[in-house]
Amino acid sequence: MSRLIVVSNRVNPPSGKGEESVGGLAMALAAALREYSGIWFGWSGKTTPEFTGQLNMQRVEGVTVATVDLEEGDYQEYYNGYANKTLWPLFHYRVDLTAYDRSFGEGYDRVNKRFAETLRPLIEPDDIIWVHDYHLIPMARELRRLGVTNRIGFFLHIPWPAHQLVVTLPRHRPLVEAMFHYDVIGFQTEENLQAFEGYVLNEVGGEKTEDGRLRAFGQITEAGAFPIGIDAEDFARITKSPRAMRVYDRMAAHSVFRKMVVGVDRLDYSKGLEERLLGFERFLHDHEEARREVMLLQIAPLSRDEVEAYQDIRHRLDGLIGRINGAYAEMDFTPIRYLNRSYRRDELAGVYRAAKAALVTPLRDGMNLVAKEYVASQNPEDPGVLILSRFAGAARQMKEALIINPNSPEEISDALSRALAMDEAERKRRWEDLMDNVTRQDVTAWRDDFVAALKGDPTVQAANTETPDEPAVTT
Ligand code: ADQ
Repeated sequence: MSRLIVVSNRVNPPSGKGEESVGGLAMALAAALREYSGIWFGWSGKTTPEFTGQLNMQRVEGVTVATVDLEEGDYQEYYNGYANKTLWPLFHYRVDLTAYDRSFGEGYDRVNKRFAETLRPLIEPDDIIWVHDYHLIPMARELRRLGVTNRIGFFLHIPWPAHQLVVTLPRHRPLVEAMFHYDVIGFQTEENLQAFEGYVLNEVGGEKTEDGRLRAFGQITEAGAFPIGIDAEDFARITKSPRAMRVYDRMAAHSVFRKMVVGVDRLDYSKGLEERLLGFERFLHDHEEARREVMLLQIAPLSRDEVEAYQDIRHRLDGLIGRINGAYAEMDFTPIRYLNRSYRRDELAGVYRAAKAALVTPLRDGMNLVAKEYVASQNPEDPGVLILSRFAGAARQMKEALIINPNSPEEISDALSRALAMDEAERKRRWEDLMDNVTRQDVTAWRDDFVAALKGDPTVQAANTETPDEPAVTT
């Protein structure tokens, strides 16, 4: 059987000790790697004054982990630079925040080349290679230059934006050309896939082959939609764990969650946190009767805080939360509780279960796993209501959520009011449908479908139960 090599910017396999704090994605990839006696390769998270290419190899819970340190300058240009100041904002439709420095692009290419050179000696002829996310788009090109002919696949976790946005990148063409060195390219949604195809067909004169693949730059690749999921079964299990129950009970004891609404996001400008708070403020303004009843618990651990745009959004949120609490708090009641820290998955599960509604309001999001985790944590007898942005990839599958436009404080306010008043029968009906989707399209299905496509298994097509119509605005 061929081995699987997973390549991602950061490598975080479960240690076996604190498994409850590792994300479902890491667990699923680690499980696949164990099954295929594979290797997980990427950046160690450390920097050195000069790049040495020294591989650190470890065995972690049955998975071979291979990491390499980055040079400080590479870290600035590749990670803080091209990945997080160029591709991330642009692919989330924030042209205003996108930096187009040439040095960032050079650092990005250099690191991809260095990663490929470091990985090269580990690759055996039958291995299949699966590269993850926007940090590593040119990996296959660099590996091919080194003579690697193995099957190589790529999965983009973030959106692929509209054609007009892609072309604002000074070097958009070589970036897309690099993608044609992959055998399979996976996107989160049909919409992203279509945007990619649109670029290829209209910008660089590419075409579709008879069997539905894409031909451009003298190469052929297979592009598909592979919506990612969570480990729903495991999430439902940890929801009943002692630690999750303790968190749930603690909130129950304080009665703070009689009408608790929850938000859980990395502190990122793409997540629509300001818009969510403005929506909540509107709700408090319009619903005097709810003012002492409804509380928003917003958990937002700091992320990429060396990047200025992240410091800016953090300051704006601090100010906004201060203003709303200042206006609407009582001596014994604070409407917004705001926490900039991480929690274990089992603790999050307890919080999700205690919340009557979740606000998941990104302005753009590849998928959004929090929406799925919230659903998987609910009590089937008394489930809460998911309020979900139409701009999250998850909205394409989770149509029984209350779908909103996060740019409208009124829509957020109306959806909150509707969610908190929703009768049990409707909540159950909606939840059952959502849970069915979360369970069927889980992380294992995602992984297996992608790996099957990468292995060239003709019987398996990209899994996609998404229906082509636009998500309805239900509030
Ligand atoms: P992210 O942008 O990180 O992922 P998301 O899909 O919501 O967004 O995943 C966040 C994960 O972090 C969730 O599993 C959540 O539980 C966890 N998390 C958030 N806050 C936390 C906290 N305070 N403590 C502990 N854990 C916390 C990118 C893309 C998404 C895509 C995923 C997977 O941007 O669109 O869904 O990859 O492909």
